[in-house]
Amino acid sequence: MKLTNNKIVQLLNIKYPILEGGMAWVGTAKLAAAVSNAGGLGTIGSGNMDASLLKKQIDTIKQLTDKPYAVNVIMLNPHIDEVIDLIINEKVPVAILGAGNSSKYIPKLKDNGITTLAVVSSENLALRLENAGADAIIGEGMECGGHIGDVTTMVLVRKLASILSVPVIAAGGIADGPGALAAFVLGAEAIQMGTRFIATYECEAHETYKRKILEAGIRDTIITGQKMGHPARIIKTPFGKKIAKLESSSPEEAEEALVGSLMKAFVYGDEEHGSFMAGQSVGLINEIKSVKEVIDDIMSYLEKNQIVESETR
Ligand code: TUI
Repeated sequence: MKLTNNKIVQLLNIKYPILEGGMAWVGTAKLAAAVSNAGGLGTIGSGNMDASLLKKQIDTIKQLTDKPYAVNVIMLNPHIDEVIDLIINEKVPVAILGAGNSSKYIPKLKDNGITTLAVVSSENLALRLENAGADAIIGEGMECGGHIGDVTTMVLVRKLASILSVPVIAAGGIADGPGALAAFVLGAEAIQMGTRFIATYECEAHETYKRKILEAGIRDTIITGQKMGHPARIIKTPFGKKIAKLESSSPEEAEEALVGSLMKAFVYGDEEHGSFMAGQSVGLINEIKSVKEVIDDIMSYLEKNQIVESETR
């Protein structure tokens, strides 16, 4: 396998098959530019941004890198139509659509020359979005942070690789070389990481967010929002436990407490009211690194294990 010249590297025009997962608040232009400059695909997480807020992020990334980058769009965003139009007008190289059925938006983006990837947590939706024209499918296992489905990365990625014609990108539980190697063996042509990129110098999250990732073990995350129909994995904190309890007694109160909670974690490191979204890979992450170190360490591991031919690096 030549990972530095596979279908995803060619499709996205990047050096290494490593993508930054879309992260609302956390996925700023600065972090995304660092990932793109290190040879991966950096991703601005547009979350609930409107077009004017996203425009500022796009202007910033254009100043920080001349490499390809992506904008992640969630189907839950109330401003989604203006965000899609902005992506087209700004000629963003790659759009990544997630958190719902994105089939409506794929043809429009593709017709306007935007490479379009779709995130799924199930095989049925993957087939529908491949049919709708997605250039590649990102399979997010339930190990991921944030909004998740209920199938593991091990099973989801293997299944997607065996049924899809477009390339598959693996996400969920990957934070280092061995995890990446496993994903490629399952049939993925690239990996996507979110949590690993939060624990970097370039990430602009509050220090408490990063510290919590370093401290957490593999069982220190919890799924909130399950009863309300939008399960999200976060680090186990007093807040997380409170939401889990409230969900059974008063789902409305739980819903209310969740509003703005990601911002409170990212900006203030507020452990009482903040949702520290992160994947199970927190238990594999023990140090802050630079984005370049994260990517180079994974690529050297893959090279040592002969999944990348050394003369191509
Ligand atoms: O979207 C994500 N991760 C996210 S979005 C987010 S913001 C948020 N905050 C609180 C609650 C909910 C969301 C935080 N993290 N990943 C992509 C992803 N997409 N994961 C799962 C899915 C997904 C789920 C269901 C994709 C499609 C889908 O289809 C439903 C349908 O209509 O068929």
